[in-house]
Amino acid sequence: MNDPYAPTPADRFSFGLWTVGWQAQDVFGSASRAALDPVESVHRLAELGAYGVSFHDDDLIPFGSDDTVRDKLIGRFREALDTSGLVVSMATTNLFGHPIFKDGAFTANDRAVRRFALQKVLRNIDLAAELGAPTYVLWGGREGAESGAGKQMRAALDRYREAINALCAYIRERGYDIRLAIEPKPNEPRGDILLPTIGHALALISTLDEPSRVGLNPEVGHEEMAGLNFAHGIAQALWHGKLFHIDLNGQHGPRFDQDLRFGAGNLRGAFWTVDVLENSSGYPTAYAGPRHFDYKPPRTEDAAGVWVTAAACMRNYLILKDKVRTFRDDPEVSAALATARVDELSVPTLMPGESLTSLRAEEIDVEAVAARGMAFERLDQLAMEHLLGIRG
Ligand SMILES: [Mn+2]
Repeated sequence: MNDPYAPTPADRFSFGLWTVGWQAQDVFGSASRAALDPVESVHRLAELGAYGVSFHDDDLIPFGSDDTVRDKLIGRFREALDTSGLVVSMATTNLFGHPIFKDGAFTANDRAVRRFALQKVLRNIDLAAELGAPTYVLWGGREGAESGAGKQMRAALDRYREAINALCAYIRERGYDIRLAIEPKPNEPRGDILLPTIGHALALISTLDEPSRVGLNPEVGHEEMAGLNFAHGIAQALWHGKLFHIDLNGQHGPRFDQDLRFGAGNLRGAFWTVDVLENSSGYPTAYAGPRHFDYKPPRTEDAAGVWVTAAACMRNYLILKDKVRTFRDDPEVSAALATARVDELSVPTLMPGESLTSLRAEEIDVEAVAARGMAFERLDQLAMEHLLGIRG
């Protein structure tokens, strides 16, 4: 029987090598799973119906490997991509694992650390270009502080901008077809991280030398850790033409970074996230990137359980996509949207050429307008019923 929720490469699902490959070592315990060969991950993901993979330099080439080892590892990874048909949809740098980055990378107080961080990124951008990755993500997990006086914010932001400007210049000079995407996160591993939310990152981007080359890679859990509405966040990123990439996962509200599979945690949030992504054609720039998962299979799972979670991320996305479609196609929903005057918001408040003088002269029946109900609850209940599977 044809499974409507079976993913195919046309769905453009991709996974970080570090997700399925996570050995489940956490703050409180050692690894509960054996290391996974990136070559095996590529083949397994392709069998499950994925389209792409992403990687940190150190996921593929262990930190400190010599050139012979490096070339061999890249060679067999490339061969796995060729035989499986998977593409490299994104690449990034590990600027958080090694102790040298304990106080950050681009914003470390120690200048030697900042210079080493740039070297590390430049080298992996060359590899990203070689493997055809269109997007290069910058997640500054160690860019931050635990204390007040140890990090001068003004200087840290100057150095963050300096580093991103230098990377843009390098990519431009080399003629690489690569865009950068900043991934915000409020905290963890640092007590407080720089560029904690989508909004903070957008503001920094507007000050760059080449702002058009830099956008965002928002992650569901990271925004929800800050208590924010992820669907609203990516909608604003789209509105600015800055949603270059996305990290889908699950989170239960403001607490530690849970990295659950997509659909777990805040399920209603996931529904609206899929609604924004699948209906992004109304924005100045529609979302054109992969549906990328950045999650961690829980420590309780064995090797087989890892692939159950990977398949579930894709399946949950496709189920939600179907629910979003039936919601948007439902005539009762259309009527409820009209009752809630949702389309009226697209009408400018002032007509073209209308003067504020005529607006000020207008008689508005305040009591009558105030008395109108918005009927949002009816609309939301319809969404709930589609999500729960009793309509459509
Ligand atoms: Mn992420």
